[in-house]
Amino acid sequence: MPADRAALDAVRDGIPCMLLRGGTSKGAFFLADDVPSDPAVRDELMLRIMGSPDPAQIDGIGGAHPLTSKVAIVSRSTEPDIDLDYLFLQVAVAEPHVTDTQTCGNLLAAVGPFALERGLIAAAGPSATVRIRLRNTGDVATASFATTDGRPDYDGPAAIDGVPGTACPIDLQIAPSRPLLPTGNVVDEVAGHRVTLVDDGMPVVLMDAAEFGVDGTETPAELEARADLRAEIERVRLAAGALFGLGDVNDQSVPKMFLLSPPRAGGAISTRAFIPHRVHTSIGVLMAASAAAGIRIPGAVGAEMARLGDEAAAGETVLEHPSGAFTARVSVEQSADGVWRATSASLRTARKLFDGRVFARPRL
Ligand code: NQM
Repeated sequence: MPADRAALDAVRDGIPCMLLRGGTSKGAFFLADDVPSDPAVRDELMLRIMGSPDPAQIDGIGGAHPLTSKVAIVSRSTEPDIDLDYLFLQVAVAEPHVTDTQTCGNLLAAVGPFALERGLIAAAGPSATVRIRLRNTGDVATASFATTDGRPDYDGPAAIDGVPGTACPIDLQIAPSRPLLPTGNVVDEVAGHRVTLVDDGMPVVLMDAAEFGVDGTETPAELEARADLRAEIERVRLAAGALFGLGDVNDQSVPKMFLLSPPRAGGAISTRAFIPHRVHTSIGVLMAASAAAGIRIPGAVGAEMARLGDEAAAGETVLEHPSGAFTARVSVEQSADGVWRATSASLRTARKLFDGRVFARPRL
């Protein structure tokens, strides 16, 4: 569709959009055919749909937090053995920025159900398993979820911390092919701090909370109130971004920054994650996979303070976070050439919240 035509239609007639919760995030889901194909036109439209830039996103459907200002664009894949393509867009809340440099494992949980709702895939039995290409990173994920009469099930017994009640479980698996340690080092000195750079689906920086004068039990609001801490972490992030090969990450939402401390509630480790400027109210799926994989590498930041108990044998790593805990099932392996690689699996839930047409603001 011509770009100007699509933009006009989006104001007057709206465009088809489904709002879904995926894990502990919430996002606007679109079919790729319903949004402009030109990335610049598409991104400008997404800002107008979400109501950015505005801290309240009052004139759009964004939820005034990065975790609720997310977009997923889904289409059928043309690749053999892949069912769906999933492009994730992080729409900044208070700035006029949209970035596709990260993916989102929480919204990933809702991609299969959305595709089934829209007829991109079919489900014949009691469950569906779909292979999804994560367009942002190139990784492939496998998602399995229950279905009834060819429709996704939403009601079920699975509880995840950060979401009230229970819902139908969705199993996610992902195995990035790139090395787990992008610099090849278990520890790097970055902006005067000892850190570990890890990527098991999401580039993250592991930092010792004590080194930053943080206890590790603070609430997100307490951490966000500390301008000195935020500035110090941002210094590390900008330098680490270059080491990840991400270039200038000033306007990017990666890498994610983890403050790690010893566990307090029976888990393996306690986490507080800057994503990268707000503090996550729980934890991202692939962020958790990366942190869990990192602390399993001897010598990595966090490895010494981690208590990997009996569940570690089964590959389970319980990451404590501000609203509970997240169990990441990860396995890490070092090949003969010394390169570490990892696979991960996690349990999420998702729910359809609204289906209809969304109407964009006429202009930014
Ligand atoms: O790491 C937060 C989330 C995420 C990312 C963020 C995520 C992941 O909780 O896989 O899901 O994007 O900062 O949705």
